[in-house]
Amino acid sequence: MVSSSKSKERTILITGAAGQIGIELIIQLRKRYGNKNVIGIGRTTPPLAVLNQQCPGPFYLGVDVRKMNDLEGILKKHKDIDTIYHLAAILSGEGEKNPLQCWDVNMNGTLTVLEFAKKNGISRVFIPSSIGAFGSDAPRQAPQDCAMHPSTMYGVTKVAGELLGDYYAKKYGMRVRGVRLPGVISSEAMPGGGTTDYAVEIFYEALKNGKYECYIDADTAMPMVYMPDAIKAMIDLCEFEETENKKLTHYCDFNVTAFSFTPRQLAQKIQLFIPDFQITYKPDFRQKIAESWPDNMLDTVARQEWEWKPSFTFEAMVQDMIEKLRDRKKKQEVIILNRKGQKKNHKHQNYDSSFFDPFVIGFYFFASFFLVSYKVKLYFFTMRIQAQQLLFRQTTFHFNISLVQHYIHESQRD
Ligand code: AKB
Repeated sequence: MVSSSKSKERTILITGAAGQIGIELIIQLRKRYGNKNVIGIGRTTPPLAVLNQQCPGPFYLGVDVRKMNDLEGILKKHKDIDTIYHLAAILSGEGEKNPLQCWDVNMNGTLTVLEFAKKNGISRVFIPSSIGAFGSDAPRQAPQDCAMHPSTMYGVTKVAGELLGDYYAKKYGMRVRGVRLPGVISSEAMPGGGTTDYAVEIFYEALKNGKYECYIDADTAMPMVYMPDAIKAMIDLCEFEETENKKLTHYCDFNVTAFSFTPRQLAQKIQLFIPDFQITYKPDFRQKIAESWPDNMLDTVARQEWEWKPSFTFEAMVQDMIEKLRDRKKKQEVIILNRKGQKKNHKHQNYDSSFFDPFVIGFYFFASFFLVSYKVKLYFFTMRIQAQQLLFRQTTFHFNISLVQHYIHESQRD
C-alpha cells in the first residue's frame, strides 16, 4: 500500500503509538521493517489488541515525551533508533478545553523530541501538522503558502511545530519532515478530542443505533483523508530520497488531502448502505473551530514534489468503512449453545474487539474467581467477628452477674 519500496533496515520510534493514527502506523511500519524494529511509546493508553494479534513487538507505556530522561531510557534499550514519528499531541477540541496543557504537551513534547534526536544523531524525524494550522483569514481552498493565523491553541502549536521542524532541518541539517493532515477517517482506533472526530463516530453510531447527533452543522465542509492514504503520505514523505533533479521545497508543512465533505453529504452516502439512518444536528463549541478552518486544502505541491496521490475517493472510503465495521461486528457475534445444544447468535454491541480476546476472557475468569473467593472469605470473617462479639458479651454478662452475686453475698455477711 505504501508506494516506495523498502530500501534499508531501520529502527523506528513512534510516540503516541496507541492513538488513532499511531496504532495503524505502527502496524504498517512493523510489516515493512520487522516487529522488533518498530518501537511504540505512549503515556497511559495501552495499544489495541489488534497490534499484538498482527505484529507483536516492543511497546512502552509511562513514557512522557516532554522528559528527555524518558526518551533516553528507551534509547538505552534500543540503541539503533534512526527515525522518529512524533505523533503524541493534544487535538483541537481537547486543546480548547485546556489550552495550557495543549501548549505544554504539543510544544514541549515536540521541542524535547527534536533536541533528543539532535543530541543522539537521529536525523530522521516526522512531525505531522494539521488543517488546524490555518485560520479564518485563509482562503476557503487553502493554498500551500499563505498567512497562518489559527484561532485555536492546537493551531498555534501546529504552526509553531512546523516552524520548529523547519528550523532544525535548516540549522542542523536534520531530515525533519511533515504533512498538514486533514481529518483522518479510520476503522481501527477511535480518534479522541478532535473537531473532525464526528466523521468517524457517525459510522459506529449508524451501524449500532441507526442514528447520530452531530456536533457540527449540516453544511460545514472540512477536508478529510482515509487512514490507509494518511499512512501512505506519512511514510512516503519520510522515505522520500531527494536527488539533484528532485529537491523538496518544503520541510514540515506539505498540504495533503483526499476529499472534502459536509456532515449532510456524509450522512447521504451512509444512507446508501443503511437507508434508515437518521442524522440530527446539535452544534457545540467545535462548530466555531470547524468554521475557522478552510473547506479544503490544495495539495498540488505535495503531488508534484513527492508524488502524493490518495487512492480512496469519498465513495470508496464510505464503502470500505461500512464493510470493515460490519465485518468486525459479525466476528464479535457470541455463539452460545442453548440447553438443547442449538446455536443461538447474540450480537455484541461493543466494537472493541479486545473484549473477546482469549487473554481478556482469562482475565475476566480469574477476576470473577478472586472476587467470589474474596466475598466468601469476607463472609466468614464477619461471622467470626460476630461470634467473638457474642462470646465477649456473654463473658461480660457472666462476669457482671458474678460481681453482683459477690456484692450481695458480701452485704449479707455484713
Ligand atoms: C482535529 O480535529 O483536531 C484533528 C485535526 C484535523 O488535526 N483531527
